[in-house]
Amino acid sequence: MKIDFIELRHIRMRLVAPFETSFGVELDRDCVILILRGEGLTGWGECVAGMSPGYSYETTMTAWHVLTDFFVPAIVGSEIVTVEDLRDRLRVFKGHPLARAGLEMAFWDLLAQAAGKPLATALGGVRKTVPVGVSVGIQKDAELLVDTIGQFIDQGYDRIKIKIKPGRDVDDVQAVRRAFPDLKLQVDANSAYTIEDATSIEALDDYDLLLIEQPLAEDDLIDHSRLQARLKTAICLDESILSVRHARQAVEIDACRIINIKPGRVGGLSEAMAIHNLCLESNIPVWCGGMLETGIGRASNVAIASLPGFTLPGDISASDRYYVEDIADPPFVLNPDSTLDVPTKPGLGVEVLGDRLDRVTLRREAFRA
Ligand code: NPG
Repeated sequence: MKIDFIELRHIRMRLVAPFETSFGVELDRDCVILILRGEGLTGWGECVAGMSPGYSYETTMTAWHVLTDFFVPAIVGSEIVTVEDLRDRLRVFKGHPLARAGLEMAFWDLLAQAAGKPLATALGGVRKTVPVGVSVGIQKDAELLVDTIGQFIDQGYDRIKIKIKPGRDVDDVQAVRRAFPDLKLQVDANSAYTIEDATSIEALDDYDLLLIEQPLAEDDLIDHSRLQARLKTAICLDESILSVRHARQAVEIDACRIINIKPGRVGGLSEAMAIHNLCLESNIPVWCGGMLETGIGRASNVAIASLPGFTLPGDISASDRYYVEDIADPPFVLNPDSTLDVPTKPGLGVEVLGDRLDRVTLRREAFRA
């Protein structure tokens, strides 16, 4: 397919509530939306790099630079037949997986539309609905945390993840466990600990958690392996896994027993599928992480979460958990069994609302063949 046109939009959307992690607080979500045109079709992608380099080194601005100066010029006007062709053209460039993944998502959407298939089917999905949970940011105190979680449970979420950091870990978990003894509960440290101060992580081992996510530094598989040997609870890696090679090495040395797959973090849906396949063969459960996506990225996450190895609930909550007004329609709505429906229309299966997109656009740039 010849890619005739590519447009980028830097957008900013106000979150319904501030989201606090061990690396900071977000009031607004910035990202780059990609629009690809070919054969009369329009494909949509979302690059999930945010405003600050808190989660990864990439930001909305670095993604904008790398996309406009390198990735997009390597694609626009070209005849691209498969996703592998697209990946080949970008192989000369190093890094920047979040930027890469946004472009790849838009191409996957184009290809799935051209084939008349929902993205989930094009990726090999097998589920009609996917199990989901909600990720709760750090709250002012444990009481407010318990209260906030209670509200999400009342809305129908049956799996909760809480963010932790040194000083806000064991007491928070203990309070939540006391209030909700049977809740499916997991924690995420976003690499806020070192092996030396991991005693509070060990103290979490007695709270029947589903998993402990990314306790140590992203480039430290060895210490994760040492820590896993001291825990009954499974360590789940997120930031450490940027490729199928990292996943294989982490599994080989028992640095984790569960993997969080975010297509953005690993450079796109194809690499995400490769990690899924490896984990399925190795009996490592996976689940789909979230980056506070708009309805565009959420549609892609729901599609990949329909693959057979995604057996744990994803951080893919309903649209109203994030934004008052999303840019894509229809919104994702929580089913009573804590699942979301997988879209059934061709491609991503959601429609982007032009007026709303215009209202949240800070900057745009178009490239023609
Ligand atoms: O529901 O999309 C969601 C948020 C899930 O906690 C979540 N994401 O570290 O995984 C993370 C965290 C995150 C959010 C990371 C925003 C980066 C940006």
